[in-house]
Amino acid sequence: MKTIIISNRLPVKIIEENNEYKYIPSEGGLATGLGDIYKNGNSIWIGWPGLEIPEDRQLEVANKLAELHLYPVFLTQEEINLFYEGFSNEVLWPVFHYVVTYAKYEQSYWDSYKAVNEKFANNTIKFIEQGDQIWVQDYQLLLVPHLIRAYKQDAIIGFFQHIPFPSYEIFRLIPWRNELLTGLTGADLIGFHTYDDVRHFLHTTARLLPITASANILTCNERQIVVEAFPMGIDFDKFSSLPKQPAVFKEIERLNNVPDKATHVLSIDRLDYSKGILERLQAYSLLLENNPEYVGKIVWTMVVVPSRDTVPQYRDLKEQIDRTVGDINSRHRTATWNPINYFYRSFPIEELSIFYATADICLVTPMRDGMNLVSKEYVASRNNDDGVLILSEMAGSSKELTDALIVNPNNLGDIMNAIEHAMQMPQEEQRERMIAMRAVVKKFSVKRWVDNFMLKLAEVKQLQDSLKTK
Ligand code: GDG
Repeated sequence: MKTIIISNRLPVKIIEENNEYKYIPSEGGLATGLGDIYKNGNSIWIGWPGLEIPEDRQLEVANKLAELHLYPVFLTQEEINLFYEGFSNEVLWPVFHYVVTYAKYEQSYWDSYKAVNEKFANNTIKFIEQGDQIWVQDYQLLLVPHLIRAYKQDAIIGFFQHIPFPSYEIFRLIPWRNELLTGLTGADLIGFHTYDDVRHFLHTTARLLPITASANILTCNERQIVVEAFPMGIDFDKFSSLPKQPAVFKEIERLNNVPDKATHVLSIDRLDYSKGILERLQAYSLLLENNPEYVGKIVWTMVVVPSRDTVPQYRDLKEQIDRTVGDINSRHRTATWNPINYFYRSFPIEELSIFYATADICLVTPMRDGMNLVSKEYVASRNNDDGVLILSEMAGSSKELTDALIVNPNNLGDIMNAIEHAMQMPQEEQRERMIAMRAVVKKFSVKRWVDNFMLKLAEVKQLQDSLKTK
């Protein structure tokens, strides 16, 4: 028996240098969590390798990836434009994050989404053997469970969605809503990060499809589908041990021992309108305007990681962020101090660790976030049990990290007060809160998330088999 993982992107980055491909394994949370599974036995991972590979080089790439247990689904540039940037990122992403005005309901996007989901399913079917467990990841592949089920009635299929599932009133705006839900009903187990997502999905499905929902079970053509919350964790040990690496430790010590150290605020986000970056900037601007005594006393390291910058809304957002940061810095800076150190790029994980370990305050204020791993990584990096996490109530992680200062990301006053509260928080209170949060993040690691999901999937299949034999 093996496990087949299917996701839009393979956990590897391919870089072309002098007409040669280089393969760099991904360090992302999903790859780490699933590493034990897909690298062992004959388990495999199927997905898009992240760039367009010309036909005459596809065999070479496929052979190289197979050594890593990875099996590519090759996409053309047109499919990348329509399926990925189009339907996934200009329809599903905005609607699922409640920004319905950004959705572009283009028929060509939908046609390509269907075709590419079929391509993923067809690429998978040939690998499925009796008893295999199939785990489909995320919103780019909503149709895949049903497509696989159509070929293999007794396949064991799990699905996990990493982004929120919106309420019925929002979801029903999508022209192809029923087809999307039908796609998911091919799964045996459907997982979301939070109980609210589960509730929204059950309610939406029962309203739109001829399906009955009772507690967390959907009954569809006499097949039972279990829907449950599986809050994703991180590799706690990795984030907790990084600051102890000699070179990282040395740099942390240097930065922490600067005389008259200002309060360090940190934020790390992919460039995305769901992350609340502009609102956070407005709150910070108000804080500086209302408190001239903070000049030189607070510094915000703001990391924005480039993402989807070919999509118009992301390009606009980037320009607005650039302008707002420029405005705040030019209005408040002094000859020796800048209120915001803004980076638009990504960093090696060791440098992220230095940011996490030296930040007195971590500011995580998304408008909506399925989970938000940055909030958990900050907590895991705080080996001295100090530091304050300010966390949006719209992030899935706020359900677990209840000892953070929880804010409404639309309420600028709330964010401002939370920053002031954090700046004045006594060490003892920081410790109490951080110890409680670290215990949660350590216990519910990404490894445990994978184990829980796979265990439940096996349990659901057993339940279904026992119902069949009755
Ligand atoms: C989606 C959902 C859900 C960031 N900058 C760098 C870097 N990162 C890493 C972080 C973190 C990850 O990227 C970001 O994860 P998030 O969870 O914060 O956000 P999304 O990318 O939007 O993820 C989200 C997640 O899926 C998992 O289900 O939590 O809600 O939106 O791990 O560390 N990594 C490196 N350099 C950087 O500069 N190496």
